[in-house]
Amino acid sequence: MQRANDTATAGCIRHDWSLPQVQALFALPFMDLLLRAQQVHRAHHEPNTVQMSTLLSIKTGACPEDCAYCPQSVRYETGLDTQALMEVAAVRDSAVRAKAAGATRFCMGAAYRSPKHKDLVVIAQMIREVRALGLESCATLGMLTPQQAQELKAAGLDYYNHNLDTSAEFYGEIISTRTYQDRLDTLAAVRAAGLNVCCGGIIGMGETLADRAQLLRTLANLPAHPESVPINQLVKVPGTPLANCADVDPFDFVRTIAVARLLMPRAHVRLSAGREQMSDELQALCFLAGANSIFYGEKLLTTGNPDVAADRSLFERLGLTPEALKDAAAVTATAAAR
Ligand code: SAM
Ligand code: DTB
Ligand code: SF4
Repeated sequence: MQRANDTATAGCIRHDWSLPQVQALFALPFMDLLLRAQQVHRAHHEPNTVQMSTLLSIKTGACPEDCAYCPQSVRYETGLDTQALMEVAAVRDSAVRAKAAGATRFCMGAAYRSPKHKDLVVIAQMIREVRALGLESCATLGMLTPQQAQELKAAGLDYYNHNLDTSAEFYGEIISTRTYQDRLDTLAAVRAAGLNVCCGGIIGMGETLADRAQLLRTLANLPAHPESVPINQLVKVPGTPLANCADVDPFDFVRTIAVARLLMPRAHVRLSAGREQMSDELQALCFLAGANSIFYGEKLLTTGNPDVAADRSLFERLGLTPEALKDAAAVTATAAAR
């Protein structure tokens, strides 16, 4: 294994990480890793500032894919109420509430393998409505063709979320209905369309430390780093094959955030699913390790998230401030909508 000192030039934007180099970062003493991550964080981001995204499931359940972690797969008995694609007006109402609560980005998730044309037309309208409110828009709709990615871009979409989830090596244990290469192809289509890329993974599915290192290495070695990197802790949903996975060592979760911060210095690293199961102290360590984005609001897609009051209190106790919108066009739209 290589020495981390030789390899981790603080804050360099690199796309040529080797596995031993990334593993050397994971192997650093915890305090050294966190110090380094916080230094890189402060070189590239406003300290004590956290971006806030709100999620809405616009089409829920009955998904044909077999992702072993997911309560929305048709293959597992999770007791989930399925819901067809929502009406545009209801999505708009939800976005209005998210904005009033303080979110700056509204993320629409759909349980699709890939979206159908007629649904994409409706979703394009949802995106226009969200943008008109002065919110950034994000969608996660499964696999996209280059043409579909362009259509979403034309509707004004800002971000597309499509996760690699884990390493290429472990991936086959989790999903059989589409390949790792399918995911990389969608990411390439999203990038080619000029959309911001939101791409990360899940920790706690039974993967090894090497798998975590490979996931982050694959993300960092993409031709351009994702603008947003969600690190989810598995939400263990009864009825899914991963319902009884062992708990993640919280320090290992923090390490994953820190290494993501070191490998992708400019990205927003999102402390994503799993916050409801975390203590305030653990979340604080994740922010110290370089996390600077969260999902904000009572619900993720189908599972719970800390409520708004709890997050406001946490931010106040830690001296954290929500990140303001930087995009001038969005700010103008915000003003116009008032
Ligand atoms: N169907 C689309 C897809 O798979 O790309 C979009 C929605 S899907 C629910 C988005 C992401 O949520 C997944 O890639 C996965 O990383 C994350 N996710 C789903 N279930 C999860 C769980 N139980 N715990 C943590 N993350 C989860
Ligand atoms: C991501 O990485 N995490 C979000 C978002 N992208 C779409 C989803 C988390 C889902 C957690 C399980 C649920 O609520 O269904
Ligand atoms: Fe379907 Fe997405 Fe869930 Fe996989 S993660 S089962 S594709 S909704």
